[in-house]
Amino acid sequence: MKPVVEDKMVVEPFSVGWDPKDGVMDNPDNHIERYLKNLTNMWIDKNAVEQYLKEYGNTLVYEVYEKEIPHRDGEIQFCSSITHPGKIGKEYFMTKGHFHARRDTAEIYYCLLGKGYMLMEKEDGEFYLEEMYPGRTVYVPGHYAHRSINVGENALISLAVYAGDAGHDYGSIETSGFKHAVIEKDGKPRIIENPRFGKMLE
Ligand code: PAN
Ligand code: ZN
Repeated sequence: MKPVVEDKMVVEPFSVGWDPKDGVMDNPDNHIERYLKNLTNMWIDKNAVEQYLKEYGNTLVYEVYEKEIPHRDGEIQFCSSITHPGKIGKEYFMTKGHFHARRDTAEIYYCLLGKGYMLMEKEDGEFYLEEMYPGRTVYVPGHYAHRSINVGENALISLAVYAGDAGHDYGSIETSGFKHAVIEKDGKPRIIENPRFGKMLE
């Protein structure tokens, strides 16, 4: 664990190299890697998770590169978000997804490579699915949990930009999940109701 950045930390102007072909950032402060073994509860088909692990081993599902910016109002957080291609059963590789801890903070995702969707869902179940492909920007308003879903053959790579003090709240998504899921049906992505909604940990 990195030490929490002192809130009074002064940020000097800086720039950072970031390869739009693979999303890799030069000298990131954090490189977060999420492997399947730590994401076993977020899929619809639990048997498919076991099956996948047996067949392919512990696989990198997504990763994030970021610079450490103080978590305070007025700053802007940014990162490259890379979701790898793959499927657990019929369900595409995706990020855990979260609400922002400060619920009213928005985010934009500027997609550079790949093909996918941003699933955005409010606590009352109202949801939107926006396409992600190179050159497309998704605006995620406050109060929407959001998750990137890769429906393509290659990595889905975006630059995500959000409020300095947004924070991440993963709790309710980990326990309840999203009400909706994107799965492959007849070779195409299709949205369905999540049959495990409300009981992801059971
Ligand atoms: C993104 C996400 C990133 C990884 O930077 O954090 O895509 O997804 P999870 O955070 O759901 O694991 C973002 O939305 N930040 O707020
Ligand atoms: Zn976010």
